[in-house]
Amino acid sequence: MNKRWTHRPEGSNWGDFGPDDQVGRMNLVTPEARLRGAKEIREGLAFCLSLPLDYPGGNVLMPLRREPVFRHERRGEGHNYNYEMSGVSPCYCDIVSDDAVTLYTQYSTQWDALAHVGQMFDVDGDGTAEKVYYNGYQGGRDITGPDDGEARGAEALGIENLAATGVQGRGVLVDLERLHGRERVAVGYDGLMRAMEGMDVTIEPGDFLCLYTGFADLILSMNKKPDPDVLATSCAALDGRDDKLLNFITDSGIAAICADNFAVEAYPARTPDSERYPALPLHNHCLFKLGIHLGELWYYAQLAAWLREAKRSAFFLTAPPLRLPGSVGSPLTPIATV
Ligand code: UVW
Repeated sequence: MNKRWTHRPEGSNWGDFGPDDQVGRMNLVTPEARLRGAKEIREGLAFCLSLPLDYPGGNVLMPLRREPVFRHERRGEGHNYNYEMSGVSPCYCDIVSDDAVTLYTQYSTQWDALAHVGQMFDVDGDGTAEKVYYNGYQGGRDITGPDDGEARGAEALGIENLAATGVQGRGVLVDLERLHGRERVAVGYDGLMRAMEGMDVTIEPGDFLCLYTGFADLILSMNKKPDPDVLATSCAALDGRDDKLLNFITDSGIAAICADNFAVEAYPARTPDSERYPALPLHNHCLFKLGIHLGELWYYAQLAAWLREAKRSAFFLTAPPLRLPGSVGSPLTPIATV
């Protein structure tokens, strides 16, 4: 019997990577999977896959997430910024600057940690649902916030676990923008297969599935004044209510999904027939059931244009989050090398 759960959610892989596993499908990023990725380096060109981290600008995309705010420590009469450190001669006096920043970990280009989304679920079969996350780690015990008495953060499933894996492997870009332009479409299994037709690679276990929709390009073009109505009605997003798509995610063995849009999946999602359902079905399937990390608001414009021209879809991806213990997400600067 597992010490954290007696019942695992239907369709989940809890326990398959060990009773205390905290990185889920990143376990499939084996040395062989990394070498497969490294074989995609043929030209030596690198692409930055991050938005500037002060985009989208404002907080209309997500009211609870705000722009970075810098501050500076006082030093002497002024601040430790453009500070003249005494030198032997005034002509050679050093000038130093330090800064500190309040950074919402999921404001811009980001990883969701496995501690980001869980579900009320009866893990011990006693008839009462608990707040649980991937592999049975519990809210209020392993992941604690200000309403849990003592806020110790994500002592399990925090983003530092992903960072410690190194996060390198083969990225495969599925170009939804080429098919749909800026049209708002929910892409299920059939749509994803259509977008993958003619691609020069198949997706293999341990690959990173990267989705280019044009959403981050649109954000960038809005120059830090995002138009919420345009953003809510633009670009492709995955249809998290499509069971065939969820089955594909399970069966494919992909390590992570990294999209350039707001939440990877269409949000709000379609209302299903059943009475009880998760609001974020793809987050539920990936973060909660399978331990698949989600990347959001990545920036693919230049990489996608280059891959189109070169008639390629795969690249070597380097994408570690900050090794920030206890965080439920992290900004990052992913790099594609081709
Ligand atoms: C939503 O909250 C909709 O998505 P995420 O937190 O993963 O950005």
